[in-house]
Amino acid sequence: MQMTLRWYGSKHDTVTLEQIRQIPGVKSVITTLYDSVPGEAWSLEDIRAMKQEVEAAGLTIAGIESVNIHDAIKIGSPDREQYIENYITTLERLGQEGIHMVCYNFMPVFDWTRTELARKRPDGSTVLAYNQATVDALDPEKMFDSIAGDMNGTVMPGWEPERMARVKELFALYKDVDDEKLFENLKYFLERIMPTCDKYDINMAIHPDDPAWSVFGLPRIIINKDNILRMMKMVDNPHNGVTFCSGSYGTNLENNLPDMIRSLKGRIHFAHVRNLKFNTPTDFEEAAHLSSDGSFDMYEIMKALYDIGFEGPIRPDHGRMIWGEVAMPGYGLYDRALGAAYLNGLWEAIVKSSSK
Ligand SMILES: [Mn+2]
Repeated sequence: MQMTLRWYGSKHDTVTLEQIRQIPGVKSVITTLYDSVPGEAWSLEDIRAMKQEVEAAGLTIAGIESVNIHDAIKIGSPDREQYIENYITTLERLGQEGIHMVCYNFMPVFDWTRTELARKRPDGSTVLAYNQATVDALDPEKMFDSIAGDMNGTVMPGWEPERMARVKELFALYKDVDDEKLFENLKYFLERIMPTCDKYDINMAIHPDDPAWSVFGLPRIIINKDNILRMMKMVDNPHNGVTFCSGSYGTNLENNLPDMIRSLKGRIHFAHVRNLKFNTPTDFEEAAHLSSDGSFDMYEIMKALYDIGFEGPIRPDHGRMIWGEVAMPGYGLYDRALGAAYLNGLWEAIVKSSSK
């Protein structure tokens, strides 16, 4: 595996490339053109400038998170053709610049959903948290307003104010899209882009829905082992793969994370590894990466990745806000750096004990 850190670009991130370079074992970042508009093709100049900036700091780009999918593609409306063409153009340009992993998601309306961005834990750290009863009592149109005050002045991915202003309109557009239709539209999209992925050796890595169940009555399909294996089979090409995100699949306690990893051998192109602490099955908060701080056995997760021969980029995921840092919730430097060091330590121990 290749340890990385997510970076939003110098205009948006409070963490610098110089800081990232000093985290032991981190040689690459996962980044994106954060100002790009979903549906528009990325320009070669912008991709080159992003690459040059990262390389000037002594790092490389291990992949993109994310190239977002326009709603027309997810809904399957006739204008999707143009947006798929634009997506293909972006993939071609990334491939030409030597970038071979693209993370994306296929979630309608809302990207990830949390009900709190700064829940206080007993040690004084703050974390993102989710409570189902709160979601059930919430008007989806008010979802953004309910958390906007805790974003520390940042723009959080998937929660851009321009997008949230259109929530009502988006709900209407998705009214005839159920799980089956969403699967069908995903298949159509993947079949169209696979020849380009084959040509440029680009691994597509779909991110799971978070939480891994339907919220506000919207369809959600990338949620469990059965569905993800169905997706792998429906477009049976090694470039059609997944981002294994333990914190997203792990929101559903019925998901056996090490077993899911083993069932996806050869198709995991990117891994997000983090821990959650469950207070009840429908109330969880994001914990430190350390196994004993949360509900997951992180050793077993890393061991499963090792056992399937995982060689792709991996990153610590959302961290706690600690030591007085003010940053995008989940994306400060300190706790993610601790996470990277911990995951590197687990990996070294697994490698050395397995070779004896
Ligand atoms: Mn993730």
